[in-house]
Amino acid sequence: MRLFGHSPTRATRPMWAMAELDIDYEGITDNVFEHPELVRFHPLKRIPALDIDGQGLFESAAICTYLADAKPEKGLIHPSGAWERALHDQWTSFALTEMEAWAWSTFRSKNILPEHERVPEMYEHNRKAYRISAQALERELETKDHLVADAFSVTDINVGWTCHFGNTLGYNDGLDNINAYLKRLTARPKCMLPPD
Ligand SMILES: N[C@@H](CCC(=O)N[C@@H](CS)C(=O)NCC(=O)O)C(=O)O
Repeated sequence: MRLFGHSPTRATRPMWAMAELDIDYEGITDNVFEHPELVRFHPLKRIPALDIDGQGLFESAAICTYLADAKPEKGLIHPSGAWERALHDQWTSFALTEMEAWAWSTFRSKNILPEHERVPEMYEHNRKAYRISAQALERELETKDHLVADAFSVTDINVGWTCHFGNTLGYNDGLDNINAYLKRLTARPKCMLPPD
């Protein structure tokens, strides 16, 4: 397998998953956006993208779920149809759509778009929308160290990256359970999130 992407981006998710799952791969990191093959594996030329024997898979959380499924003996995911798998899908979708999307909107405007396309009027709205959802995760983590079946799983890789990203924007201030969750994740020897 070849993984297009590098840290600190969403490529961190599959890099971390592969480390936890002991999967060997070739990392394409240098000048990755100029790599002529990237568009074969990601239709928007974004990262991460995974080349699996010539077949492309994109979307970081989908890649992580696929990788965990490929190594069931590592116990990082429950099988399709199990309640725990439904919870994995739930928390992954929640993090991506109800938290990360708002944070990404601000990050992209500030750091990627040309100045004339930036939308600073959205920044406060995005922060508030992220935090409304983050409060729900905060409540869930009141009684849990990890999100599914009280054990570390690929769900925590997907959701953990979202929380880390929120942190880089200062969105998690006062969310003690989320901050403690991030500390637990970054204490893992194979975690690829940068320590706070
Ligand atoms: N939802 C996608 C997002 C992919 C994405 O936007 N990746 C960023 C890096 S974190 C990127 O490639 N940005 C380049 C750009 O926006 O042109 C995923 O989770 O994989």
